Parts: sequence; C-alpha cells; structure tokens
Amino acid sequence: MRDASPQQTPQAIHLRDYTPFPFHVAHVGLTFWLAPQATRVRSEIRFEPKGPKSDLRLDGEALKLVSAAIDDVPLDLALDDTGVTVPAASLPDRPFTWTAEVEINPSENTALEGLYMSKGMYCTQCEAEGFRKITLYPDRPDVMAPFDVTIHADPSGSTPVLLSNGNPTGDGTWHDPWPKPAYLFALVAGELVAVEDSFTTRSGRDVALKIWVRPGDEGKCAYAMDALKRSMRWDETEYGREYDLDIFQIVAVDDFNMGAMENKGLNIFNSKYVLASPETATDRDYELIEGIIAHEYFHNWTGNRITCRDWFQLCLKEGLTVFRDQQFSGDMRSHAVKRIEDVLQLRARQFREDAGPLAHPVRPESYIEINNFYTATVYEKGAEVIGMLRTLIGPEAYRKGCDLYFDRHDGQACTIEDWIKVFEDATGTDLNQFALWYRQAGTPRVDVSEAWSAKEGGGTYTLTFRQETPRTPGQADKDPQVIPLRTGLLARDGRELIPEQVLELTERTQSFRFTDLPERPIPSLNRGFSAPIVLTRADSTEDRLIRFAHDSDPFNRFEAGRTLSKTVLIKMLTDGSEAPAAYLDALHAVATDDTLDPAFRALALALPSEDDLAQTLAEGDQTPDPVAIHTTRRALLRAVAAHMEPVLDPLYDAMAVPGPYTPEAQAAGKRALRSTALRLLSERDGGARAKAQFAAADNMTEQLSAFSSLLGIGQGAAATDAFYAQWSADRLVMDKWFSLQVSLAAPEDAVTTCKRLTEHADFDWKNPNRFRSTLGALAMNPAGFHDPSGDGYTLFADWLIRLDALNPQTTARMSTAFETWRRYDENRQTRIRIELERIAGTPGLSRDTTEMVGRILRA
Ligand code: B3K
Ligand code: ZN
Repeated sequence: MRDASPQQTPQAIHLRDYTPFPFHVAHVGLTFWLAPQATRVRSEIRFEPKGPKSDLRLDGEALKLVSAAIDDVPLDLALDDTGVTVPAASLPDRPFTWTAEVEINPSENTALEGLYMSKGMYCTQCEAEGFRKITLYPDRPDVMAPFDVTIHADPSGSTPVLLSNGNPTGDGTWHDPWPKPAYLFALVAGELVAVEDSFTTRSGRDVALKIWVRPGDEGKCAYAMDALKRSMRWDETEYGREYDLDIFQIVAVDDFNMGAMENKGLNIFNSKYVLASPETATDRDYELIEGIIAHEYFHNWTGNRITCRDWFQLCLKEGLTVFRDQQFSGDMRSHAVKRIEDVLQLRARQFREDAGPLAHPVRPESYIEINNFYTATVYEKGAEVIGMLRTLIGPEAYRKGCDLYFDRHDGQACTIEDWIKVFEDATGTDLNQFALWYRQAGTPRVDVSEAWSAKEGGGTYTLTFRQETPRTPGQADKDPQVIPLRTGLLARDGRELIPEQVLELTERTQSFRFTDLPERPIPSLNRGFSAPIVLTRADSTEDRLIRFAHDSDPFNRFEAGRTLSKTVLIKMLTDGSEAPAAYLDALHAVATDDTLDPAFRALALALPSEDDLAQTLAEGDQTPDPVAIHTTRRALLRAVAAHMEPVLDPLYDAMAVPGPYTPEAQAAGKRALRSTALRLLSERDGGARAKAQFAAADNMTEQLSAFSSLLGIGQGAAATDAFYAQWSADRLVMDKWFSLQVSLAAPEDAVTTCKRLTEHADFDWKNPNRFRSTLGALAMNPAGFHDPSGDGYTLFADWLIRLDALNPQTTARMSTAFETWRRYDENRQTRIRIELERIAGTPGLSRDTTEMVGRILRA
C-alpha cells in the first residue's frame, strides 16, 4: 500500500558506524499458523547479554503485535515504524527468553519480500532485510543462531507440503543446527511435488535431494538436479567443501524478484532457473540453470557457513560465489567460451554502471536501501577482484588461502579485511595496495605506448603503461591500483616470442623491457581479461588482424576481432564508409576454421551490441546516436552476409546437430554457430530458411533462433502468431514471446509494440518475469527506447511509477535503464530528466526508487 504520509528523507547508513549487537542469540524457535490474510507467528528467542546492560532493539515492519513477554512476564510494548525497543531497565542481566506473537498478511504482500503468496503458495524472501516483515528480530547478518521451525498448515487444506531450513525431525519440526543469520531463513508451503534423488558426500554421508515444483512440472527438473549433483561434487574436489545437512531442497516459484536465493538447505528459485525441457528451454537457459544452481549451492559455504558481518561486506559472499560459479561453468563447459561470455556481461553491465551516476566501490561505504546494492559491481567486479588475486598469487596459494579462510572463519560473520588477511597470512604477500580494488570505484583506464630499438642479434622492446581511474560520484582522486596483465609477445607469423608472463602494474606510470627479440613484437596484453580495465593502445589494423588470426589466447583472439568490428562500425558511423575487405575476409576465415570450437566462432562472428557501441563512443567522449548505431550495425550485418554468402549455406548445414536434443556444451556450440549463420542468411534469403527452421524445430533453441532471425529482418508476423498459438499456456515460454517482440522490433515500432503488449491479456504486470520481459525488453532495444520523441522514456516511466506502489525492489532495479542518460544528446537528456523528475516527484514513492532515481539525477 502506498504511504499517504509525506515522504521523509531516507537516512543513509554508513560502514564506519558499525557496532556489534549487544546480545548473543543462542536459539530461535518459530511457530507458524498459516492463513492468507492473517498468519500468526510465534517466536521464542534466547538472548544472552554480551556485556553491560543495554536496550534490546528488535527490527519489525508491517507487523501486528499480538503479545510479547520476557521470561513469560508479559510486556506492554508499542511498535514504532521500524521495530521496537525494550529498555535496558526491563531486561534481566542474565540470559532470558523473549516470546512474541505477531500477525502478518502474506496475501497482500506484493513486494515479494518477507512471507508472501505466489499463486496460492506461501514462500519467503528474507535477504537482505525481509525477516523483519515476519517477526520482531535483530535482523542483521552478524546475529547468527540455530533455528527450530514448526509450521501449521493453512486450515483451507491448500498447503499439504510444509518446508523450512535444516533437517526434518519427524515430529513436524525443522531443525537447523548451523547458526545462521535471519536473512537465510525460509519457509515454503503449498501444493507441491518433489523430484527426488540423493548424493553421497566424499566422507560417505547420504544427502536427500528434493526439487519441489507444481504438479505437472516434474518432468522439467532433471537438468537442475544433475547440475546440483555436479556442483556438490565440484565443491568437494575444488574447494574441499562438503555439504552439511541430511537434506538439500530447492523450490521453484513463479513470482520472484531475482534469480534465486541461497536459504540454508532450502534454496528458493525463480522457476525460470529450474524448469527446463528441450521443447521449452534454450541452450542459454540450460547454461543459466547450471550456473545459478551452482551459485546458490556454493553459497552454502561462501555466504552461509561464513557470512557477512554487515551488508557493506556483501561482495565477500557474492563476488566470491560468482567467481566460484564461473570456475565451475568453465570446468563443465569451455573456459575460453565462458570467459568471453563473462567479460561481455561485465562490460555490458558493470562497466556501464561504473561509467555512470550509480558507480560505487565493490565494497560501498554507505547506502540508503541495501537492496539497491545487489549490483553488477558487487557481484561481477567482486568476482573479477578474486580472479586477479588468484592470478597474482597463483592457484596453489589461492587454494591455501581459501582453506585458511574456511578453517579460521567457519561459523563467523566476516569482513573483507578478514578475507584479505588469510591470503596475506597464507602467502606472506602484502595486499594493502591490492585492497584498493574494494574501495575505489570506476574502471581503470590503462594507456599503452611502446618503443622498439632494433639491434643486431636482438632488439629491445619497451612497453610503457599509464593508469588512471576516472572520477566517480563521491570519489574525485584515485590512487594507482595493482593491475595484473597476462602478456604475450607475438611474431608477425603468430609465433609466441616469449613465454607468457604476468606484468604487475602498481605505479601510475610504469615500463617493462624485453630484450633479445628477433623482431618487433605484437603485444597480446591483458590475456584472458586478467584485469577489468579499459586498455587503449594505438595499434594498427594489421596488428589486430594478426592477433585475430593467431593469438594463442582465445580471449585476446576474440578481443582483437571485437576491436576490429568496433573500429569498422565507428568509421562507418562517422564517414559513411563501407566495411573493408580485409576485415570481412578475417571474419570469413574464423567462421570457416574447423579447428576452432563452434561456440568460439559464434562469439567471434557476433557484432558488438548497440549498447556496447554507445558505451565505446562515450568512452571516447563522443555522443552516441542510438538510431544511427542501429542502422549502421544492420548495414554491417548485411555486408558480412553478402561477403560470406557462399559459405553460409554449407556452414548452416554442417552445424546441424543430428539426433534428439541434448543440452551439453558441444551441441550447444554448434547450434549457436548455426544460429549465427541463419541470422546472416536471413539477410539474403528473405527469411526462407528461418521459416523452414521455425516450422521444423523440435527444440526451443532452434525455434527461438528462427523466430529471432525473422523478427530481425521484419518478417516475424506469422511466426509471432504461430508461436503464441503453440505456447500460450506456458508462462516461461511466453516470457520469451513478449521479450523478443519488443527487443527485436524496428526502432520506430518498439514503443508501440511494447505498449500494445502491455495491453495484452497475458501481460501479468505483477509478475516480475513478465514485467521484465516486456518493459525491460524495451530498454534492451536502445534505438527504440531512445526514440528522439521521448515516447519510450514516458512509457517506461509510467510503468515504473505503477509498479513502485507494489514492488519497490524490481522497480528500483529497472530504473537503471536510465543510468546512461548523460551519454546522450541534449534533447534526449532533457526528455529523460523530465521523466526522472516525474518519477522522483511521485507521492509515496518507495525508499528504493527514491534512492536510485535521486542518484541517477544528481550526477
Ligand atoms: N543472495 C541472493 C540475492 C538477494 C537479493 C536481495 N535483494 C541471490 C544470490 O546472489 O545468490
Ligand atoms: Zn549470490
């Protein structure tokens, strides 16, 4: 419900103000009596004072207090807006038991935080601060306690399955012996069925595995289950981490604000990241399911057994767990391909964030609403920092440090300082300067210059680096950071002239000399994207072509192609020139090189995204025109298609995968390259092959690739209708239908398409997946969203305002569509400002969206 009272200026919370909670919580007992509009929650909490007498402050929001007592003596307490204070004077100075009964209303909880109902099912989301919407409690991650939970079914009989964290005791109680913070609490109740399996840990303990879904979805859990078992084994072999309860459960829910949640022993997932069948899920969906199942499972150690002292330390669990899931996916599939995909994501989301008004350090120093800090910077850059640490100290020392971390901090709520200290202790390295990566926001720019002095018998080559990190909100001056650059030197025929090495930049300006070289080398810098930086070097097209053809580091080979494509596109944009033949030949060569992994070839052939180009232009202080970018990119796609026409058909045929669909990486890679070929062919054949593929496809990957190709050339009308007729009963597939129509609409049609779809009977705007598929897709169509009329901005803002009243978290997150507004021309900036101010001025706007829009506007 919208708060009618005048908005209060929300208060910022600062890292420097941290103080420990004055009580230890020895045990939490919870009893639930479920009912949609009036669920009763009884809590029994054992507190032990840590020191001198102090007030007991408990957090609580949207609760009706029925009764409260200390050691069975009733208390007369009045709740304020955010909880309750029991004065020190009413507390004994020895351990005591707090009991309380509160009433909550899950059916009215549209924010999807706390205990809420999703299509008749009860479920919870407590991270970061949702537990306080369930009962009065010190809702902070450094308060860790064992929990016992009893759930009484809804008297309507609609909740036969009752789940919570930990092990079932047999008498209807869930016992979680591992002390945990309240944000990991979970409860699920509803008509659910389980797909069951088991796992034997390396020390021989049997763990029951259950994936709970709605009746009818049991057939779509096999891949998630398999990914779970592989994750459990991988954490044992790669990190020495074993699972620690008798049961591990996953529940799939339809209405969820994010991807998934790592509640102890009871992960809750957006159904999109659990349910898959060949007919309904794409290769990309399978890959995401594998990665997210792994991510949430890995949190059992990095996040749950060892958690965060306060929310400023969020990257301690998130950066590390992302890094671990990336390693896992690389091991399961291809490291080269995974790294390229991860860097593309990093640039698309994190570099974009770092370059705009929302830039913040991996460990922020203040926030108003913590939910606004589950960002690409905390997650993805947080993972990059760990990758750099591993590159600097080496894999063995990294493992040694991790072992020490688990030994030393098991059961604790920790800080980034604790994390860094274990690596200092394990290796004897001083990581003081390295730790700047956690404190300084912004993407470092590293400019490279080089000198060659030829001498008889071997020349000397000097590389000089200059690093600088641009100013970001609240941080004007930055110190030089430790930048590890994996480096090779190539001969013109592609030979490696030296063994690869890691150059460690620590100064603002720094040179490295290589002697006795037989020829002037071509440097291959930042291999594997060993540091998350923007590297600039005035290299020649010829150098890039050589690296694109020969670099032994697959990431840099990809990167050389990417730089070539961007340079060509930017030149086409500025002077209307055509794509040079040498570039088209190079693409052709990679496309047809059968020694290369098809998945790699698909990535190497893909043109940079429109947003990537806009960002690259902005990095060079140019003003991007999203419509011109779209038109030029399409022109290049056509030129590539024309140039490669003779090989596209054979390539398309060669990449067909015979037999029934299997999701593994090799087959997926072939389908990816086939899909790239189809997209190009569609520019030549008017969509004939795509139509045939659409009609014949027996799996969603191929059906969707055909559908996308048709939409991409403006021939999607019939397929749109056919797709709807076939899939209208499947929510997850329908999300794809909504999303593709908007994201692939021609610039001039995107806003009207999006608007029309918001009027569609299946547009359930209260479902975050559907909202993102429709409105989020508009923001993913830059030329449409940034239509100079400003209509895209207005439509988007209208819907943000509407959603904010129900679901602040998803609204605030989606407002980041506007974070790039300063890149654009005056007209667009003015129109965006008007919309941002309209949102900001909405009476009763949530704290979440107020903070985000305020930060975006202020820059
Ligand atoms: N830890 C959760 C994210 C919670 C987001 C709260 N707004 C999922 C994850 O990162 O694994
Ligand atoms: Zn996580």
